Amino acid sequence: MGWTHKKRMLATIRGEMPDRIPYAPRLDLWFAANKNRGTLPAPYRAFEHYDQVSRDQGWGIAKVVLDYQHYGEDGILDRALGVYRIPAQSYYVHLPPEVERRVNKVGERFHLEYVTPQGTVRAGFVYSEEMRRSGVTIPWIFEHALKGPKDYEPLAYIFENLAVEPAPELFRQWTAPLGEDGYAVAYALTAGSPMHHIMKILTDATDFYYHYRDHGKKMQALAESIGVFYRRVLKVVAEGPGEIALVGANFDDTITYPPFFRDHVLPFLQEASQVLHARGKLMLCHTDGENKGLMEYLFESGMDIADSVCPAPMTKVTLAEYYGRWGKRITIQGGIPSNLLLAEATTDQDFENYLDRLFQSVAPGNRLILGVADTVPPDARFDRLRRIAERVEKEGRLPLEAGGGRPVTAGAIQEAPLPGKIDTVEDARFKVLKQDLYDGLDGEIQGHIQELLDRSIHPQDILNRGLLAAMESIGQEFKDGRLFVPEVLLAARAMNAALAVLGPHLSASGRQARGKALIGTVQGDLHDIGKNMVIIMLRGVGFDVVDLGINVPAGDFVRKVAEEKPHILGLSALLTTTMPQMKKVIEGLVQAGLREGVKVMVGGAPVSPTFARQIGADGYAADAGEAVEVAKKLVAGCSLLVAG
Ligand code: B1M
Repeated sequence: MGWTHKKRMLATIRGEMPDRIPYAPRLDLWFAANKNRGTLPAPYRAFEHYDQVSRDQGWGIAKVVLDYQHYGEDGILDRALGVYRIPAQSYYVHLPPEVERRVNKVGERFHLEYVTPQGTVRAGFVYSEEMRRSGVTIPWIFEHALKGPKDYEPLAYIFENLAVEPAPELFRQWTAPLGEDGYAVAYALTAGSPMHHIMKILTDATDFYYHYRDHGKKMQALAESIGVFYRRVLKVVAEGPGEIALVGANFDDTITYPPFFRDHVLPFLQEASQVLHARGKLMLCHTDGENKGLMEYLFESGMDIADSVCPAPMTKVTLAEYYGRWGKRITIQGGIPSNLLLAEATTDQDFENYLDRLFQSVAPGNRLILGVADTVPPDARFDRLRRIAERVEKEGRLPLEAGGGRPVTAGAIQEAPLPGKIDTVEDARFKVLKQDLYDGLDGEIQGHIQELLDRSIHPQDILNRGLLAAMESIGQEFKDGRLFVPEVLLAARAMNAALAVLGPHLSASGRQARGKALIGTVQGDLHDIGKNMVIIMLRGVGFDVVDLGINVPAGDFVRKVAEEKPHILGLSALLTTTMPQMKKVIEGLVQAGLREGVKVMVGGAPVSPTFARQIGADGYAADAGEAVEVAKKLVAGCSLLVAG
């Protein structure tokens, strides 16, 4: 058989045994960033599209990339609704005629108003030159459409009445140039379910959990309305020309935590896979996040391709575990974490060792389309991309004989934990307060604080032995994986409600915050979910925290430190490309003569204790629970927190 990339990849997806492992690294981010910086390798400077590089190198192409850069404003105007108009979709969405969309562009920011018969919703997004230059392919939502109870009905109206028109020709034109070089995926749905759509697109990720608690019925009704649109799309895509359809992206076991995933995402994924399979189509899910707690549910979802699987060391599940658990039925696309391509993150030796293990742990080797997950980073060593291709050519002949896929360890699948239980040896007077915090009862807790005050319990005791003690055990349980994000966020909100009642009764010293912290996400980085969690947790245990937001230039951090004189400066980064900004901030503090007066704490998924030490940070925390511990020690003057 004359194997082409396409034939090899499709055979892999069908579970057959092609001649060798297909190799198809995603080059979109790398290409866009280097093109804009003028740093593409010399032979590629004149290229207009990253597919040209893959072809030149003889690599396969997995076209799953959502690229909004080339289709004008119409393609992205409804980004804040999670509605796009791009050829990859094979369908075109029309707003209902009764809905008036008002667009106000201020600089690079789009402010939108959707005027519906049920009321008006406002939203906003930005897709700046700077974002485009750094290779970002997705506009960023700065104002979410769902902010309060009055937004539910207009949004439900919009989603129920969105018309979905088949656009097979657009899709065919988009995929035609691909030929035999790979596969193209029809972009069906951005989220794994209507409820996930609300979480991912319509609300701020942290606000979502509050809405979920406070307006559960309205949210469920909105999810049903979004479901009307989702099912229209599925029908059109299932009948359309694409052989593979993308349903859902950016699952993560912290955000879409296991019980939430089980109840609100899994059933829709299963339904979607049935609709697609009935028409002979395959379902692909973009599973680029931390999947440790979701392994089993994703296995049951009916997906055929797990796209952009990013294994350990960047996340907690190894490739062997993925292959052992999923590889019998699901094709794994990805498998090489992007950090492996970065000289500063991975030595040549570690890179080679990873590849050695890779070929040993995925025997017999089918059901794997090797790629870089999520995508090749801008500063990737191009020679390493070529080296992978070389080794695949030599060692990726199928079936592989060496090693053998290890089954996933039992620990890789987290069971839904029992709700938090309070420590029974604690002072009985505060039991109810603690339970209120565990249950996130922000209304009830205020009444209970008042009762304790009426019984002449000292306000300082209520704070220290009641509220703060409970928040600390909540932080610890989160750190240990026994509580999930929403429980912690709701507890923190209840804490703030409690402080509103208790605050005026505390003595001047009691009101004093535990310390002051400034926290922001560094320049070039728009990820804020983790940073916001750290802030909420710190506030919850009594820190005064100033949120500097996202994409904060080094100079702004320095200026704010001079103005606010905090005890701690917190820096968050989720991209390997933005981590160096942390060093820039520390250097800026030194130059401004401010370094001695402030402790610097760093964190974010790619940040490690080694990196923190290298750049001269004072503290590193792996998660929000640890951030509290580290912050307390930093304020107490303990400096050796970046252990070797
Ligand atoms: Co992005 N993304 N993303 N993304 N995204 C990652 C980070 C990525 C690892 C995915 C992957 O490759 N598997 C990858 C980065 C690769 C790398 O550089 N190493 C990536 C990429 C490539 C991108 C884009 C470039 C994609 C593109 O445009 N082509 C783009 C970049 C935009 C930009 O920032 N310029 C992008 C965009 C997005 C979305 C907008 C879609 C969305 C962000 C939404 C938002 O933040 N408002 C998103 C998401 C959701 C993710 C994943 C799936 C999840 C991140 C998350 O929120 N996790 C992520 C995959 C992953 O991380 N494995 C991924 C949950 C959160 C609670 O955890 O943020 O780690 P985390 O925070 C933890 C700890 O790290 C720690 O405590 C927190 C709570 O426990 N912590 C601190 C964090 N900050 C701290 C500070 C501290 C102390 C502790 O002290 C101050």
